[in-house]
Amino acid sequence: MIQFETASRRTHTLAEADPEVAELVTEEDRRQRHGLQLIASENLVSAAVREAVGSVFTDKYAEGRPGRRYYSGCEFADQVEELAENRARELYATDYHVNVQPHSGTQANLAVYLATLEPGDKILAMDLAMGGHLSHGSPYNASGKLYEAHFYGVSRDTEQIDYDELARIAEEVQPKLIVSGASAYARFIDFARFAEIAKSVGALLHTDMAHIAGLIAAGEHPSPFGHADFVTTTTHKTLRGPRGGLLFCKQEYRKKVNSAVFPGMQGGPLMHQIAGKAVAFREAMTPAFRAYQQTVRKNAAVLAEGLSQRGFRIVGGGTDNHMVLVDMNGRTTGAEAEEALRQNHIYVNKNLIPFDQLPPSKTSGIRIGTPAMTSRGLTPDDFAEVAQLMADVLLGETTDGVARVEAICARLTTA
Ligand code: DSN
Repeated sequence: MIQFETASRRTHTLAEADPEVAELVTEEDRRQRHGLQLIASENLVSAAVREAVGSVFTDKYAEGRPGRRYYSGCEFADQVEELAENRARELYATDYHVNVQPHSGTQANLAVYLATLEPGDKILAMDLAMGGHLSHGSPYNASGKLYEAHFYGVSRDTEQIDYDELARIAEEVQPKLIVSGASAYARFIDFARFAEIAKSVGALLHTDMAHIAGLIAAGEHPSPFGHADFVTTTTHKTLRGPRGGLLFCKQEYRKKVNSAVFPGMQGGPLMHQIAGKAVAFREAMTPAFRAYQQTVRKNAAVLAEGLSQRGFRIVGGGTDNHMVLVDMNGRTTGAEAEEALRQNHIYVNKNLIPFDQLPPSKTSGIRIGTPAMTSRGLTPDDFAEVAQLMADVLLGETTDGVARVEAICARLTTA
């Protein structure tokens, strides 16, 4: 066993210090490089983000806010957190207050609820089974245990949000807070309409933009800023930062939100993650990031078109963002499709589709996303090939799926 070594006095590699963990890191790296990562909520961070996340900030306690900490020695933590905050506001061209401390999107959502609701208050959010998220009132999550959750969904005909029906439910329920945002919804979300509906019933509006945060930053999806009272997101999906959360609010909620995050919801902020967020926000303000987000959307559109041509039904009639929801049409369950693709080194997740008759462990659909493979350099032409490859696997029409995946990965510059 190698004695404890600090980074600055390091003479041994991870492989020497801890061969078991080193081996798992190597295996995961190999899995990622030699597969098609098409999970809609995943992406790849830059080397700069990873370096910041692996920095000495991991060692620092900084409970409190910049300039008002409960620990000494926070002068550089203060600066990095302020940098992250300023960049986050600049990225979304907003004068909202921002808190970069939430450890995750769920923590950010729970902080909004804690800041605005009393236990038992009513919230209205998208049904998990229709594309919502666990932290939007699911009975398995604190949001559904602490608050009275009501749900809206999508229309049976279009599989898109029915705003008239949403308005009707809001009128009937009289929620204190309406949540807009989804984790399995491929069409644009009309935040202006959400705001109108919230206003008409005197509810606050919260947007969870986790999946589409990068698209919004790049102007590739309508923005919730100016419409929602609270905007939360994760930082690691289309936004392409380190794993974590982010919370914006109108200035009038600043104090309540800050104390809901700390001490309400969390202890010390993860300063290494915050350093990584600051780097990612800077990257997201570049023309290259905007071009990347345009390609993410084009790639999703090409993928949907290719799968549709092979007979797969695209839920919602298409895609406006980075994801494609596919109905397996009873050929297989979503779980079986996920496994067939995984055996060919193609990674997606099984997903409920609207009005699904199967349980979440099986599902009738799969969710596919383009952010990670677009980060690795796949173009629309490549995605046309990926669509055919996936269809071949799903229809049992290929025996060399692994080799075809390998050939795609081999030509990527970042492979
Ligand atoms: N469940 C994650 C997703 O994949 O969308 C978000 O928490």
